[in-house]
Amino acid sequence: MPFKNITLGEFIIENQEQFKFAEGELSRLMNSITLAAKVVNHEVNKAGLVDILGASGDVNIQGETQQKLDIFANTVFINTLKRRDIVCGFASEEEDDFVIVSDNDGGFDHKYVVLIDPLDGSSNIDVNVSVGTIFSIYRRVSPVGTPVILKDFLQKGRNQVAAGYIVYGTSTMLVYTTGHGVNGFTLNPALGSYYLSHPNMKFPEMGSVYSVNEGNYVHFPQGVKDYIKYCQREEEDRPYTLRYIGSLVSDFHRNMIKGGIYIYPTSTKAPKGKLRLLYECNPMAFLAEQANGKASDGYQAILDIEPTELHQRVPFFVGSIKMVEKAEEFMTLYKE
Ligand code: AHM
Ligand code: MG
Repeated sequence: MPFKNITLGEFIIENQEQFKFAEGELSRLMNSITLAAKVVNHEVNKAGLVDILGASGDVNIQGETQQKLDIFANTVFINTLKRRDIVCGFASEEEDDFVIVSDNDGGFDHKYVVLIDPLDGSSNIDVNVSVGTIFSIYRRVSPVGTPVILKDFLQKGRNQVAAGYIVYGTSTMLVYTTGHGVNGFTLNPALGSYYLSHPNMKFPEMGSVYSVNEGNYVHFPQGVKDYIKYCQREEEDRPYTLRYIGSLVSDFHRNMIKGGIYIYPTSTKAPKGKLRLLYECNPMAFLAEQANGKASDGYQAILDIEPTELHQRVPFFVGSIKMVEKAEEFMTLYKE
Protein backbone atom coordinates (compact mmCIF):
# COMPACT_ATOMS: atom_id res chain seq x y z
CA MET A 1 0.00 0.00 0.00
CA PRO A 2 1.42 3.44 -0.83
CA PHE A 3 2.69 5.43 2.13
CA LYS A 4 0.98 8.81 2.18
CA ASN A 5 2.87 11.59 3.87
CA ILE A 6 -0.21 12.73 5.78
CA THR A 7 -0.28 12.91 9.54
CA LEU A 8 -3.29 11.89 11.58
CA GLY A 9 -3.84 15.51 12.61
CA GLU A 10 -3.89 16.66 8.98
CA PHE A 11 -6.19 13.79 8.02
CA ILE A 12 -8.68 14.66 10.77
CA ILE A 13 -8.75 18.32 9.75
CA GLU A 14 -9.14 17.44 6.06
CA ASN A 15 -11.99 15.05 6.85
CA GLN A 16 -13.66 17.13 9.53
CA GLU A 17 -16.98 17.02 7.69
CA GLN A 18 -17.00 13.22 7.99
CA PHE A 19 -17.48 13.46 11.73
CA LYS A 20 -21.17 13.33 12.50
CA PHE A 21 -22.24 16.48 14.34
CA ALA A 22 -18.81 17.94 13.53
CA GLU A 23 -18.01 20.80 15.82
CA GLY A 24 -14.37 20.11 16.40
CA GLU A 25 -15.26 18.38 19.66
CA LEU A 26 -15.00 14.88 18.26
CA SER A 27 -11.68 15.72 16.61
CA ARG A 28 -10.33 16.90 19.95
CA LEU A 29 -11.62 13.71 21.51
CA MET A 30 -9.80 11.58 18.92
CA ASN A 31 -6.65 13.60 19.60
CA SER A 32 -6.84 12.84 23.31
CA ILE A 33 -7.25 9.13 22.63
CA THR A 34 -4.26 9.04 20.32
CA LEU A 35 -2.17 11.02 22.79
CA ALA A 36 -3.03 8.58 25.60
CA ALA A 37 -2.19 5.72 23.21
CA LYS A 38 1.30 7.16 22.73
CA VAL A 39 1.87 7.15 26.48
CA VAL A 40 0.61 3.55 26.77
CA ASN A 41 2.73 2.57 23.78
CA HIS A 42 5.83 3.97 25.46
CA GLU A 43 5.11 1.95 28.59
CA VAL A 44 4.23 -1.26 26.71
CA ASN A 45 7.48 -0.99 24.75
CA LYS A 46 9.60 -0.94 27.87
CA ALA A 47 7.54 -3.62 29.60
CA GLY A 48 10.51 -5.96 29.86
CA LEU A 49 12.79 -3.27 31.25
CA VAL A 50 10.97 -2.09 34.30
CA ASP A 51 9.24 -3.71 37.18
CA ILE A 52 5.83 -3.39 35.64
CA LEU A 53 5.40 -6.90 34.34
CA GLY A 54 3.26 -9.45 36.08
CA ALA A 55 -0.03 -9.53 37.85
CA SER A 56 -0.92 -6.73 40.24
CA GLY A 57 -2.81 -9.08 42.50
CA ASP A 58 -6.09 -7.21 41.95
CA VAL A 59 -9.09 -8.83 40.35
CA ASN A 60 -11.48 -6.87 38.12
CA ILE A 61 -15.28 -7.03 38.26
CA GLN A 62 -15.34 -10.08 35.99
CA GLY A 63 -13.07 -12.04 38.33
CA GLU A 64 -10.02 -11.82 36.10
CA THR A 65 -6.59 -10.98 37.40
CA GLN A 66 -5.57 -7.49 36.33
CA GLN A 67 -2.10 -6.97 34.96
CA LYS A 68 -0.18 -3.90 36.07
CA LEU A 69 -0.17 -2.53 32.56
CA ASP A 70 -3.97 -2.94 32.36
CA ILE A 71 -4.31 -0.62 35.30
CA PHE A 72 -1.70 1.76 33.97
CA ALA A 73 -3.43 1.98 30.57
CA ASN A 74 -6.82 2.45 32.19
CA THR A 75 -5.50 5.33 34.31
CA VAL A 76 -3.77 7.01 31.37
CA PHE A 77 -6.85 6.94 29.14
CA ILE A 78 -9.20 8.06 31.87
CA ASN A 79 -6.98 10.87 33.14
CA THR A 80 -6.32 12.14 29.63
CA LEU A 81 -10.03 12.23 28.82
CA LYS A 82 -10.87 13.90 32.13
CA ARG A 83 -8.11 16.52 32.01
CA ARG A 84 -8.84 17.52 28.45
CA ASP A 85 -12.38 18.48 29.39
CA ILE A 86 -13.87 16.70 26.42
CA VAL A 87 -16.25 13.88 27.47
CA CYS A 88 -19.30 13.70 29.73
CA GLY A 89 -18.60 10.12 30.77
CA PHE A 90 -16.75 6.93 30.11
CA ALA A 91 -16.96 3.25 30.81
CA SER A 92 -14.05 0.87 30.85
CA GLU A 93 -13.63 -2.87 30.89
CA GLU A 94 -11.48 -2.31 33.96
CA GLU A 95 -14.05 -0.26 35.91
CA ASP A 96 -17.03 -1.71 37.78
CA ASP A 97 -19.41 1.07 36.73
CA PHE A 98 -19.54 3.94 34.28
CA VAL A 99 -18.00 7.23 35.39
CA ILE A 100 -19.71 10.63 35.20
CA VAL A 101 -17.36 13.40 34.12
CA SER A 102 -18.22 17.03 34.76
CA ASP A 103 -16.82 19.86 32.68
CA ASN A 104 -13.99 21.93 34.10
CA ASP A 105 -16.52 24.59 35.08
CA GLY A 106 -18.65 22.01 36.92
CA GLY A 107 -21.36 21.71 34.24
CA PHE A 108 -22.30 18.71 32.11
CA ASP A 109 -22.25 20.24 28.66
CA HIS A 110 -20.14 17.76 26.74
CA LYS A 111 -21.84 15.43 24.27
CA TYR A 112 -19.73 12.32 23.94
CA VAL A 113 -19.20 9.20 26.00
CA VAL A 114 -16.24 6.88 25.48
CA LEU A 115 -16.21 3.14 26.11
CA ILE A 116 -12.81 1.55 26.24
CA ASP A 117 -10.90 -1.67 26.68
CA PRO A 118 -7.61 -0.01 27.67
CA LEU A 119 -5.37 -3.03 27.13
CA ASP A 120 -6.92 -6.00 25.39
CA GLY A 121 -5.13 -9.34 25.26
CA SER A 122 -3.12 -8.36 28.33
CA SER A 123 -2.28 -11.96 29.24
CA ASN A 124 0.09 -11.70 26.25
CA ILE A 125 2.17 -8.91 27.80
CA ASP A 126 4.43 -11.15 29.82
CA VAL A 127 5.49 -12.99 26.67
CA ASN A 128 6.07 -9.97 24.43
CA VAL A 129 3.11 -10.60 22.14
CA SER A 130 1.08 -7.76 20.60
CA VAL A 131 -1.74 -6.22 22.62
CA GLY A 132 -4.18 -3.45 21.80
CA THR A 133 -6.54 -0.74 22.97
CA ILE A 134 -10.13 -0.72 21.71
CA PHE A 135 -12.36 2.36 21.89
CA SER A 136 -15.88 3.32 21.00
CA ILE A 137 -17.53 6.76 20.97
CA TYR A 138 -21.26 7.57 21.24
CA ARG A 139 -23.24 10.75 21.44
CA ARG A 140 -25.11 10.86 24.73
CA VAL A 141 -28.89 10.31 24.65
CA SER A 142 -29.62 12.07 27.95
CA PRO A 143 -30.03 15.86 27.82
CA VAL A 144 -26.88 17.98 27.65
CA GLY A 145 -26.44 19.86 30.92
CA THR A 146 -27.27 16.84 33.12
CA PRO A 147 -24.97 14.08 34.39
CA VAL A 148 -24.76 11.03 32.10
CA ILE A 149 -26.88 7.99 32.90
CA LEU A 150 -26.60 4.25 32.15
CA LYS A 151 -28.75 4.66 29.02
CA ASP A 152 -26.00 6.77 27.44
CA PHE A 153 -23.75 3.71 27.51
CA LEU A 154 -26.28 0.99 26.70
CA GLN A 155 -26.73 2.05 23.10
CA LYS A 156 -26.81 -0.24 20.10
CA GLY A 157 -23.50 -0.48 18.26
CA ARG A 158 -25.21 1.10 15.25
CA ASN A 159 -25.24 4.40 17.14
CA GLN A 160 -21.45 4.62 17.35
CA VAL A 161 -20.06 7.82 15.90
CA ALA A 162 -16.48 6.58 15.90
CA ALA A 163 -14.56 3.49 16.93
CA GLY A 164 -11.11 2.10 16.55
CA TYR A 165 -8.14 0.30 17.99
CA ILE A 166 -4.47 0.79 18.58
CA VAL A 167 -2.31 -2.26 18.03
CA TYR A 168 0.97 -2.26 19.92
CA GLY A 169 2.74 -4.60 17.55
CA THR A 170 6.00 -4.70 15.65
CA SER A 171 4.95 -1.16 14.86
CA THR A 172 2.20 0.78 16.61
CA MET A 173 -0.87 1.46 14.53
CA LEU A 174 -4.11 3.33 15.03
CA VAL A 175 -7.03 2.07 12.95
CA TYR A 176 -10.33 3.92 13.18
CA THR A 177 -13.62 4.76 11.52
CA THR A 178 -16.13 7.55 11.79
CA GLY A 179 -18.56 5.73 9.52
CA HIS A 180 -16.76 6.70 6.30
CA GLY A 181 -14.49 3.72 5.79
CA VAL A 182 -11.52 2.58 7.81
CA ASN A 183 -8.08 4.17 7.81
CA GLY A 184 -4.87 2.99 9.42
CA PHE A 185 -2.06 5.18 10.74
CA THR A 186 1.39 4.03 11.78
CA LEU A 187 3.24 5.72 14.61
CA ASN A 188 6.64 7.07 13.67
CA PRO A 189 8.32 6.63 17.05
CA ALA A 190 11.13 9.07 16.21
CA LEU A 191 8.69 11.91 15.57
CA GLY A 192 5.83 10.80 17.80
CA SER A 193 3.37 11.32 14.93
CA TYR A 194 0.94 8.91 13.30
CA TYR A 195 1.09 8.78 9.50
CA LEU A 196 -1.58 7.51 7.15
CA SER A 197 -0.12 4.18 6.06
CA HIS A 198 -3.25 2.11 5.29
CA PRO A 199 -5.89 4.26 3.59
CA ASN A 200 -9.34 2.80 3.02
CA MET A 201 -8.76 -0.63 4.59
CA LYS A 202 -11.03 -3.46 3.38
CA PHE A 203 -11.49 -7.08 4.37
CA PRO A 204 -11.05 -9.29 1.31
CA GLU A 205 -14.49 -10.84 0.61
CA MET A 206 -13.02 -14.26 1.21
CA GLY A 207 -9.94 -15.36 3.09
CA SER A 208 -8.06 -18.51 4.02
CA VAL A 209 -7.44 -17.99 7.73
CA TYR A 210 -9.64 -19.03 10.64
CA SER A 211 -8.84 -17.84 14.15
CA VAL A 212 -10.39 -19.60 17.11
CA ASN A 213 -9.18 -21.11 20.38
CA GLU A 214 -9.53 -24.65 19.15
CA GLY A 215 -8.37 -26.00 22.50
CA ASN A 216 -11.94 -25.39 23.63
CA TYR A 217 -13.35 -27.44 20.71
CA VAL A 218 -15.16 -30.02 22.84
CA HIS A 219 -17.00 -27.21 24.65
CA PHE A 220 -18.19 -25.44 21.47
CA PRO A 221 -21.75 -25.50 20.09
CA GLN A 222 -22.35 -28.00 17.27
CA GLY A 223 -22.58 -25.24 14.60
CA VAL A 224 -19.08 -24.01 15.46
CA LYS A 225 -17.69 -27.56 15.58
CA ASP A 226 -19.11 -28.24 12.12
CA TYR A 227 -17.78 -24.96 10.75
CA ILE A 228 -14.30 -25.79 12.06
CA LYS A 229 -14.47 -29.20 10.36
CA TYR A 230 -15.58 -27.40 7.17
CA CYS A 231 -12.50 -25.11 7.43
CA GLN A 232 -10.27 -28.18 7.74
CA ARG A 233 -11.82 -30.24 4.90
CA GLU A 234 -9.70 -30.84 1.80
CA GLU A 235 -11.85 -29.24 -0.91
CA GLU A 236 -11.55 -26.37 -3.41
CA ASP A 237 -9.66 -23.61 -1.53
CA ARG A 238 -9.58 -25.59 1.74
CA PRO A 239 -8.20 -26.53 4.23
CA TYR A 240 -7.78 -23.01 5.61
CA THR A 241 -4.87 -21.98 7.78
CA LEU A 242 -5.36 -21.63 11.54
CA ARG A 243 -3.84 -18.49 13.05
CA TYR A 244 -4.72 -17.55 16.62
CA ILE A 245 -2.71 -15.00 18.57
CA GLY A 246 -5.19 -14.79 21.42
CA SER A 247 -5.15 -11.01 21.15
CA LEU A 248 -8.36 -9.87 19.45
CA VAL A 249 -6.91 -6.66 18.05
CA SER A 250 -3.98 -8.48 16.45
CA ASP A 251 -6.06 -11.36 15.11
CA PHE A 252 -8.62 -8.91 13.68
CA HIS A 253 -5.91 -6.70 12.19
CA ARG A 254 -4.24 -9.60 10.39
CA ASN A 255 -7.54 -10.96 9.13
CA MET A 256 -8.61 -7.55 7.81
CA ILE A 257 -5.41 -7.25 5.80
CA LYS A 258 -5.14 -10.88 4.63
CA GLY A 259 -8.74 -12.12 4.75
CA GLY A 260 -10.03 -14.39 7.48
CA ILE A 261 -12.54 -15.03 10.23
CA TYR A 262 -12.17 -14.67 14.02
CA ILE A 263 -14.54 -16.61 16.25
CA TYR A 264 -15.06 -16.49 20.01
CA PRO A 265 -18.16 -18.64 20.47
CA THR A 266 -20.19 -19.60 23.49
CA SER A 267 -18.96 -22.76 25.16
CA THR A 268 -19.97 -24.93 28.05
CA LYS A 269 -17.23 -23.11 30.00
CA ALA A 270 -18.36 -19.62 28.91
CA PRO A 271 -22.09 -19.94 28.14
CA LYS A 272 -22.38 -16.32 26.95
CA GLY A 273 -19.00 -16.17 25.24
CA LYS A 274 -16.00 -14.31 26.62
CA LEU A 275 -15.83 -11.01 24.77
CA ARG A 276 -17.71 -7.93 25.90
CA LEU A 277 -20.32 -6.42 23.63
CA LEU A 278 -19.66 -2.80 24.56
CA TYR A 279 -15.88 -2.66 24.87
CA GLU A 280 -14.74 -5.23 22.32
CA CYS A 281 -17.41 -6.51 19.92
CA ASN A 282 -19.28 -3.32 19.00
CA PRO A 283 -16.21 -1.26 18.06
CA MET A 284 -14.71 -4.17 16.10
CA ALA A 285 -18.08 -4.79 14.42
CA PHE A 286 -18.34 -1.14 13.37
CA LEU A 287 -14.84 -1.32 11.88
CA ALA A 288 -15.63 -4.64 10.19
CA GLU A 289 -18.81 -3.35 8.51
CA GLN A 290 -17.02 -0.18 7.43
CA ALA A 291 -14.31 -2.36 5.89
CA ASN A 292 -16.72 -4.53 3.85
CA GLY A 293 -16.58 -7.27 6.47
CA LYS A 294 -19.25 -8.72 8.72
CA ALA A 295 -19.74 -9.16 12.48
CA SER A 296 -22.32 -11.45 13.98
CA ASP A 297 -23.21 -13.33 17.15
CA GLY A 298 -23.82 -16.34 14.91
CA TYR A 299 -27.36 -15.29 13.99
CA GLN A 300 -27.67 -11.51 13.88
CA ALA A 301 -25.51 -8.44 13.35
CA ILE A 302 -23.60 -7.47 16.49
CA LEU A 303 -24.44 -3.81 15.84
CA ASP A 304 -28.19 -4.54 16.15
CA ILE A 305 -28.00 -6.09 19.62
CA GLU A 306 -29.75 -4.02 22.33
CA PRO A 307 -27.33 -3.99 25.27
CA THR A 308 -28.79 -4.72 28.68
CA GLU A 309 -25.73 -4.39 30.90
CA LEU A 310 -22.34 -2.70 30.80
CA HIS A 311 -20.19 -5.82 30.99
CA GLN A 312 -22.44 -7.98 28.79
CA ARG A 313 -20.72 -10.79 26.90
CA VAL A 314 -21.67 -12.12 23.47
CA PRO A 315 -20.42 -14.78 21.08
CA PHE A 316 -18.44 -13.13 18.28
CA PHE A 317 -17.91 -14.03 14.62
CA VAL A 318 -16.08 -11.34 12.64
CA GLY A 319 -14.16 -11.07 9.42
CA SER A 320 -14.43 -11.55 5.67
CA ILE A 321 -18.09 -11.39 4.70
CA LYS A 322 -18.30 -14.75 2.90
CA MET A 323 -16.60 -16.58 5.75
CA VAL A 324 -18.88 -15.10 8.41
CA GLU A 325 -21.92 -15.89 6.26
CA LYS A 326 -20.78 -19.49 5.95
CA ALA A 327 -20.27 -19.77 9.72
CA GLU A 328 -23.79 -18.35 10.25
CA GLU A 329 -25.18 -21.04 7.91
CA PHE A 330 -23.75 -23.73 10.19
CA MET A 331 -25.00 -21.95 13.31
CA THR A 332 -28.53 -21.65 11.91
CA LEU A 333 -28.72 -25.40 11.28
CA TYR A 334 -28.68 -25.96 15.05
CA LYS A 335 -30.65 -22.92 16.19
CA GLU A 336 -33.17 -23.92 18.85
P1 AHM B 1 -9.07 -9.67 27.84
O1 AHM B 1 -9.97 -8.48 27.58
O2 AHM B 1 -9.18 -10.16 29.26
O3 AHM B 1 -7.67 -9.41 27.42
O4 AHM B 1 -9.68 -10.88 26.98
C1 AHM B 1 -9.91 -10.70 25.62
C2 AHM B 1 -8.96 -11.57 24.85
C3 AHM B 1 -8.99 -11.34 23.37
O5 AHM B 1 -8.08 -10.34 22.99
C4 AHM B 1 -8.57 -12.67 22.84
O6 AHM B 1 -8.95 -12.88 21.53
C5 AHM B 1 -9.22 -13.62 23.79
O7 AHM B 1 -9.35 -12.92 25.02
C6 AHM B 1 -8.41 -14.84 24.03
O8 AHM B 1 -9.06 -15.68 24.92
P2 AHM B 1 -8.65 -17.19 25.10
O9 AHM B 1 -7.32 -17.19 25.80
O10 AHM B 1 -9.75 -17.78 25.92
O11 AHM B 1 -8.58 -17.82 23.74
MG1 MG C 1 -10.44 -7.16 26.47
